[in-house]
Amino acid sequence: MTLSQTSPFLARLDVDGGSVDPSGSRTQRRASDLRGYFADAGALERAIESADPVIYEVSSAPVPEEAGEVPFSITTVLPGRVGAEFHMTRGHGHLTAEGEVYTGLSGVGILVLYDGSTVRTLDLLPNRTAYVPPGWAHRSVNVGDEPLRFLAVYSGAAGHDYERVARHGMGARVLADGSGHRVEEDPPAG
Ligand code: S6P
Ligand code: ZN
Repeated sequence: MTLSQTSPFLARLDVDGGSVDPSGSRTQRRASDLRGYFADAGALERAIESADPVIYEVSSAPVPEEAGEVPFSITTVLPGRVGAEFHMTRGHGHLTAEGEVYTGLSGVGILVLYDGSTVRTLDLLPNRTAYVPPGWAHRSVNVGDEPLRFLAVYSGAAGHDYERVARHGMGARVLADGSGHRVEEDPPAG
C-alpha cells in the first residue's frame, strides 16, 4: 500500500465565508468566464459590461487531485439570474467512473444530473447529501435569494471533463417561474 504524502488534518468549514480552512486554492468564476453556458447570451453580455459579477467560487482543501486521495471543497453560488436562468456552475462529468457526494450547507439549490440521455434533479439543501453516481454530469444552480453553499467530496482520480457539458449542455435548464423555478428541457442540438 502506498502511503499518502498528505498528513492527516482537520479542516474548519467556514460556512458564512464559504471557505475551507486550511485552504489549498480559491477559484472565482465571473460572468465573463461563463460565455456559452447561459441560454440568454445577450443578458450575459450586459452583465459582463455592467459589473462582470462573480457567479460562483470554490474554496478547496489542500488535498492533491491524485488517485487514492479524497479532495473536498466548498462551492458558493451567488444568488441572481442571467435573463431567466438562475446562477449556476459550468457543470462537468468526471474523466473516470467516479462518483461524488454533495452536502448542502446553506441556501437553496438544485443539482442537475445528466447521463447523456436522462436528466435528474435533486434538491441541494442544508443537512441533505446528494449522491452523484459515476457517469452523471453535474451542475449546481442557486434558486434562492441567499448564497448557495455546499461541500463536495470526490475521488482524486476523478478528473474533470468540461468539454462534454460545454458542447452538449446538461439536458435541462433551471429558469425563474414567478417567485419559484421550473426545469425546462434543453436537448442537445443535432
Ligand atoms: C468537483 C465538484 C465541485 C465543482 C464546483 C464548481 O468534482 O463537483 O467542487 O468543481 O462546484 O463547478 P464546476 O462545474 O465549475 O467544476
Ligand atoms: Zn464533480
